Parts: sequence; structure tokens; C-alpha cells
Amino acid sequence: MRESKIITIERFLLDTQPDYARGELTSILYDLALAAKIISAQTRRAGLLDILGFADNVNVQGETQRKLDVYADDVIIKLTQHTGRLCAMVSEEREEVISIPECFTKGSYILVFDPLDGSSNIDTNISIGTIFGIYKTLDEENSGCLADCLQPGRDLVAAGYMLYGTSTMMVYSTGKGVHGFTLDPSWGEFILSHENICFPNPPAYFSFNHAITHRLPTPILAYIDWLRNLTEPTLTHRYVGSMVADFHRNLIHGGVFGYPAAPTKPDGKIRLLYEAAPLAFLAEQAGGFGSDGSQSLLEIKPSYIHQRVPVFIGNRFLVEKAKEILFPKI
Ligand code: P6P
Repeated sequence: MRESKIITIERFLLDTQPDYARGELTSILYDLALAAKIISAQTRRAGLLDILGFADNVNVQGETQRKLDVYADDVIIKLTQHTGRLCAMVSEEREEVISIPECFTKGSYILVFDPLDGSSNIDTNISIGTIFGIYKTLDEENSGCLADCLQPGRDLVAAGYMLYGTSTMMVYSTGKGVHGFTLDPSWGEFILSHENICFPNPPAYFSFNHAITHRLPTPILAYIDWLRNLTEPTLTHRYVGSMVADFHRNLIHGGVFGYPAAPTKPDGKIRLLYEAAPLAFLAEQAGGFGSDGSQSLLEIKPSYIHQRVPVFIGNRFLVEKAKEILFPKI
């Protein structure tokens, strides 16, 4: 009988960090796991704590902030800014780069994150998530500068997400495969539940918002029709409206998520730095691919911390078909 093992995320982080590591990246990932526990606890009780609904302000995206958005943003910043591991942060909820206060030691890493993705689903008890990416500073002498925060996804040293769903999961990669941990709420521990996740073949799903397809350019419609009419394999359509949930389902069962550019959203909707690039990093680590329709999302150097991009992400052959249809070789 295979000896079953209980491996906590802390144990896995320590066992898999390189011998030369000083433990700084490991420590950031551990802090994010703790943030996930805190956010998860609050999310589970959101309906009871008068933190449903809207905060009193609008974020940089022009979206009315939800109280839980603000809460999750605060938790991640307060847990990490004083640790001496980070030299800057970028949050979907904050207009500018978040500098490390003078009273704290600066470290060598940059944390970019969407504290609560899919937050329009909070009040209806649908899965939501946190997405993060971690970069190393380009210049220790000038760490935390804007250039440090505008690195292409190819330079990520780690990326991952937390999914607050029927269970709370943390899924991450440091470039050595994608690994999933499920929170045991009675223990308060993340336990290794999905080691070395890879997109399965054949894939099962495709995920698009069909409420906007009538506004999409013809080539995109041709790609969606190709997905709809595929027979080997036949794909089922699922769309949660929470990218982390859609990405995770496709990672486990195979599929492609797309949020293309549309006349009303000429650059698409998904943000490059803290949504698309981290998930594309994970996708490639899991044998899949992430593209803006023409190139790998990991090759795009952000020009602005809140830059948006069209996104096609999932099983490699499904994503590469998008380029074939959208940009046919003449
Ligand atoms: P729509 C959530 O706001 C988000 O950024 C992603 O999580 C999600 O996939 C997408 O927007 C949903 O957008 O336009 O379909 O509601």
C-alpha cells in the first residue's frame, strides 16, 4: 500500500527550496498562505459580518470597491510589507506602486497581486480568488523602482492563486511544476492535495462570456465557433465570471479561458501584471500556454502597472489555434 503522507505547505516549501536559497522567497510564499487563511475565514463569514456590499470608494479601475476587496488588500499588505523580503508591491486596488515604508527593511522581491479577483461574485456566494506574482529586483541598489514592477511574466520567480470555493486552495509554482494545497479548516493547515498539476488531455471546457460575443470581431467568433464545433474532443462551455475559478477548473479538467479584446474593451479586460502573466506562468508550468492571441503573455513587458490584455489561456493546442485563426499565415 502506498504510504500516505501528510505534507503541509510549510514542509513542501522548505523541502523544495534550492539549497542555496536564503529562504526569502519561501518566507513570502508562507506569508501568502497565511493571508489566504485570514481572507478565507472572512470570506466564509462575509454574509454575517456586514462586509458584503460596497465600500465607499472607487478603485483605480473605476470599479466600486467591495468591502472584502479592501479587506483582502489590507491583509496582504499588512502581512508582508514589514518582513524585509519586499522592495515594492503592486495591487489591483491601488493606483500607484506600493513602496515599503521607511520604518521597515527593504528586501529583494516585488509582489504583484489582485487581492480578490471576481469580487462581483462575493454577494452571491460564488467562488472568488487571489492572484499573485513574485519578481526579483533588477537592481539591488535601486530596488523597488518602477522598472522592477514592469517586468515581463517570463521573469517571474513564482506565481500562484488562492481559490475561495467549496474549499480554500492555494496553487503555486516556483518554476518547478504546479502544486495545489487544500486548507483543512479544522487544522488551519494547507495540505498538499494536487502535486505536479498538468493540463489533462483531452480537455473538457471552453470559457467565454457569450453576453459580449455579438460585439466581438469576426475572427474571434470564428475561433469560438471552432471551439464550439470541435468533436475530437467535444468541449462543454462553462463560465463563472471569476477568472481564478474558470482557470482552476480548466487546469484540473482541461480547457481554455478567453477574454478577447472587444470594441467596448479594445485592450481586453484582464490585467497583464497581476492576473494574466501569473496565470500564464502557471499555465506553462502545467504544460499549457497563455497568449494575447498573437504572442505568449509572458513575453509582454508591461508599459503600465494596470495594463489590460486580451487573454487566451489553457491547453496549448487550444490556445495556439486562436493564433492560427486570428492571425492566419498568408
Ligand atoms: P465579465 C473579474 O472582475 C474579472 O476580472 C475576472 O475574474 C473574470 O473572468 C472577468 O472579470 C469577468 O468579466 O465581463 O464576464 O463579467
